[in-house]
Order: sequence, then structure tokens, then C-alpha cells
Amino acid sequence: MPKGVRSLGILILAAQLCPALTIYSTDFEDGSPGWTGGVRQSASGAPVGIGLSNWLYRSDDTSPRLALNLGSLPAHSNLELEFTFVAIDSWDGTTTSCCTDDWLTARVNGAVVWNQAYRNFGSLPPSGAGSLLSAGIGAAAPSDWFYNGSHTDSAWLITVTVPHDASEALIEWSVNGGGWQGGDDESLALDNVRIRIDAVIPEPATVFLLGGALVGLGLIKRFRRA
Ligand SMILES: [Ca+2]
Ligand SMILES: [Ca+2]
Ligand SMILES: [Ca+2]
Repeated sequence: MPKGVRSLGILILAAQLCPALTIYSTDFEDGSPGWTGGVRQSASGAPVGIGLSNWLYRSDDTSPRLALNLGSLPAHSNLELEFTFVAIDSWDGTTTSCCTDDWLTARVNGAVVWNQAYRNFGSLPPSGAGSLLSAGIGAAAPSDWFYNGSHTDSAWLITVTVPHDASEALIEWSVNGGGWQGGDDESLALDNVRIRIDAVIPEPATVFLLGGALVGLGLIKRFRRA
């Protein structure tokens, strides 16, 4: 390989692999652009201390679905999905004597990337997957934050990274398990949603060096011809 071409290859490889390119984020404080299937909402008693002030809410039917459709993504190989999920009121998980199962499912372009059971029902601490968020009252304590005062609520920070290289991402959240009761008994909310990809972004300094190398190669060729 000619020395000049090898140098260019090294420079191109030096372009920074950026695993933290945020392509979308929202806390629903200023609206919910790009979303379908939910209603932006706030409620008195909400645990603002863990970032819940306004959120996207769904309660009302037998197969609730919240969706976000993103397009024109730059080249990438992985997608990271981070969000706060709020299990509101008497989610039953897999363990109560009636009304199970209650699972949260997330999909990216139709593929399941998260599928976990959540339970608030009863006096036990909430159960589920992800990081249980507490509003300054201790993670183990059952907490009734809002809506049905007879049932506790829990919030979970969930992060999942999946292989993904498509230029579009349809991200969907739904419930499954056959135990969904909806309405004033069970509902769900999303907040603090952030989508990141690992796009390759040339650093400005690298672009400068690359440009300089190209100019240099041209000068060398011209000098050799002279
Ligand atoms: Ca919010
Ligand atoms: Ca409640
Ligand atoms: Ca249930």
C-alpha cells in the first residue's frame, strides 16, 4: 500500500467512535412531538423529585400502546433506549391470586427489546426490572404518588442497548400478559426518554488533518511529475 494511502487510512480510523450521540430526548415538559398513542399529563402529588412533572400517559383501553417514530438516522450500529417507566396503581406482575400477568414490552422496529413483569399490588415493595426510583422515601417503601389512592405506584429507570443499523426506528411500548385491567386500576406513563446511537463522527481536528493530508498528497504528486 502506498505510504500516502496508508496515512489516510490511519486518519480515517482516527475519526471518533461516539457511543453517545443523542438523536432524540424529551421530558414532555414542552409537548410530545413525534409520539402517538398517549396523552401528556401531570397530576398533583407527582414525584417531581425523580423528574416526573409532565409525562406521557395511557390508561384507557385493553391494549395500550405508546409509540415514537424516528427517521433519517445517521449511519450507526447500535441504538440505546433510555426511559423512565411508571407502573401506576395495581400492576400485578406474575404473583397475585388474580389479574395476572402484567408485563411491559418495548419493541424497536418490531423486535422485542424489553419484556418484564411489574408489580405494585399489596404491601410488599414493588417488583420489576430496571433501577427503582424513589422520591426520597426509600426504594423499599411502597409509594402512592397519584391517581388511585388505594394502590401504590413505582417508577423505573430502564436502559437497553440493541444492535440497530436501519435509518428509521419505530419504538413502541405496550403491555402484555393478559392481566391488564386499565382505567383507574392500572395505567402507565413514560418520561425522560432519550435515544442514542453510536454514529462515527469525525472530530474537527481529524477533519483538519485529513484535509491537510489530501493537500499534501496533491503537492507530492505535482512535485514528482515536475
Ligand atoms: Ca417530565
Ligand atoms: Ca396510586
Ligand atoms: Ca392486572
